[in-house]
Amino acid sequence: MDFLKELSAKQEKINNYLENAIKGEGLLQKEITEAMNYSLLAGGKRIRPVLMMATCEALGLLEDEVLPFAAALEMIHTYSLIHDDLPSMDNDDLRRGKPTNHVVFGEATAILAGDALLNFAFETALSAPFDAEKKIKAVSVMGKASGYLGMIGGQVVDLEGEKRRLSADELTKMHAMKTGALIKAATGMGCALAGRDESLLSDYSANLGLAFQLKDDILDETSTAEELGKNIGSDAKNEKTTFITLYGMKKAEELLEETTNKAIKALEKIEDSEFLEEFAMYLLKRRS
Ligand code: GRG
Repeated sequence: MDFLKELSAKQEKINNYLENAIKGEGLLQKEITEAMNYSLLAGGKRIRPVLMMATCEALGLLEDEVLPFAAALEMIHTYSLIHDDLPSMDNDDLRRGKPTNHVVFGEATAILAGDALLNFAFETALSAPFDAEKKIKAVSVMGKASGYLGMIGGQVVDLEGEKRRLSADELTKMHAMKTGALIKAATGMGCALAGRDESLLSDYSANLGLAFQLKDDILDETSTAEELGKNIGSDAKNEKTTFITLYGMKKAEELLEETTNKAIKALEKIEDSEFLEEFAMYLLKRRS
């Protein structure tokens, strides 16, 4: 298997779907669709939808039929980025290599664009050609992961972390919610749609999510704004605890490797795991 070819084929499929998902022509409220599409189509690695599509494929489903669910995950991820960049949160002006949503459209429209992407994600997911029982299971995994027990819960702890230093345990739990929950949801939703136990690949994706965050913290210290398409050093600016402030670079790199290996080991539970294994290695080595 040519991993990079497979990866870009998946990215292209999801990009084509997203390009046609939100239409504003003729609408009085066209501006909101422009703000939604501005961030949704600004690039991005499409990690969560690719992971979901690969999970489904490994479990015998066709990629095309799960595209609405994959797109829904990317819409929720994009909404979280728009809101995370707001002046009341991280107050960032660069995302995906472009000025942030509120810089271009103003704060009120950026808040509404995020809200609208979140709502539309559920509408989009439910348009997928699966029976109601499977869709309910997958949508409920997605709702829980993005809500107060998942991504939003993590964001709350992250904001609290601007006022006090988090312990290693608190930092790990915060990231398991803030970033990890949506990554874990990608495999959980895939399993639910394939009629399998939604936790079948949880060990894989939970470790992948932690590895993703470790790498994010490492890149924040070792990469550039040009390479990442977002400002670096924003955690330091907001005096947040990171894996680097807690462990130092060397230990963080060791933990990244260990966590990636644990993710790969957890793939023993399924037969067709080649892409998912290479995907973990790709995230380990990524430069952006
Ligand atoms: C505001 C509701 C709300 C939630 C915010 C996930 C989150 C919580 C904010 C995202 C901000 C952030 C910088 C999180 C740290 C790691 C992360 C999710 C980075 C961005 O994800 P990538 O690298 O980005 O997948 P692309 O642009 O490639 O999609």
